[in-house]
Amino acid sequence: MPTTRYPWSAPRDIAPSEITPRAVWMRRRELLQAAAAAGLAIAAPRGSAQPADARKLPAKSGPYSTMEKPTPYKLITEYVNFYEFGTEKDDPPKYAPKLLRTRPWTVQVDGAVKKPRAFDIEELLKLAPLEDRVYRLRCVEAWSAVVPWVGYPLAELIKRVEPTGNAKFVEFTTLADPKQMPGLRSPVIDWPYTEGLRLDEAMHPLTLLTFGLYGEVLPNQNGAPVRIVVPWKYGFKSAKSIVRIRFVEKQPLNSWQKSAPHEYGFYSNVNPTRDHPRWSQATERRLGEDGLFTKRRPTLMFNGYAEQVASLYAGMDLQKFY
Ligand SMILES: Nc1nc2c(c(=O)[nH]1)N[C@H]1C(S)=C(S)[C@@H](COP(=O)(O)O)O[C@H]1N2
Ligand SMILES: [Mo]
Repeated sequence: MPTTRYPWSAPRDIAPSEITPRAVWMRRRELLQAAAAAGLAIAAPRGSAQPADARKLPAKSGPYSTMEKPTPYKLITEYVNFYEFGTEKDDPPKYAPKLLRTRPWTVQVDGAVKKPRAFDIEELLKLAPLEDRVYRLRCVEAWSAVVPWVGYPLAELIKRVEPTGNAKFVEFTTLADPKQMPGLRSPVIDWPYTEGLRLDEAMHPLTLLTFGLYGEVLPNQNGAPVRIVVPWKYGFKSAKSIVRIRFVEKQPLNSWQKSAPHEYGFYSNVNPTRDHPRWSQATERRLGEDGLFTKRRPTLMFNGYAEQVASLYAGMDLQKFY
């Protein structure tokens, strides 16, 4: 497992003009929270009695954060893929806040582990110190965002259940309740949405068990109450609203691979040199940069995290294992 840490450094390929000194970011967190609160005031459903403070998630600064400018809260929460609530970008923000019940919530952790058990969400939140981690997110649809997540490494949870020697892969299953999720009526994918990682990918310190963004609990449409974030892979690997984490010996089939195996592989590492069969993956549109003459950004190998994760794939043909 790579142990080199690059606290607060941007991946090397980021232009110096995009780099913000650490002190500026530290102050920025407060601004981010203020901006989020303002966004929430507008977006909050009428009659929601929850005080704004109940949404705050105190966290320490985490390593690996990019210094790129975070994408505005409004865009992150209003331009969303969460097919359980519909396939249009504005379906999840329309339906998830009202329909998804995030309490009570339990995550079953089982399979090839010595200590299988269910975790209540409140316990899961307190299992390890929460960190602010600003990561890039690259959707397979060739748009990207910079998201200030709040969470802790998934490895913290994995250590506690003690995987056995048979645990080679991890499978994530997300909630599939037709009463809460109108999108389940359409068979776009074989519900429930499942995703998988190799055990070493799941244990990598970049892989985040995520509870919040912009210093506050996750809006439902972004995968409340708990989701995975794997920043060097296409966004669909980051399963939302998970209810089960299972350790298995054989590589699990993920939902997108099941529905279109020639388009989506198991690994789905961000790779500008391997095009999607229907479009190029060489460049991306950053959310919020939509001017008529705004240049698309070049997509970076492993979404800019090559220094941290390339060694996981040493010797593998990444054209074949896409
Ligand atoms: N359960 C579930 N998780 C999901 C999806 C989904 O449809 N259902 N969409 C994925 C895709 S395609 C992307 S790009 C990211 C988007 O995360 P965000 O909207 O919170 O940025 O969530 C991923 N996780
Ligand atoms: Mo995506």
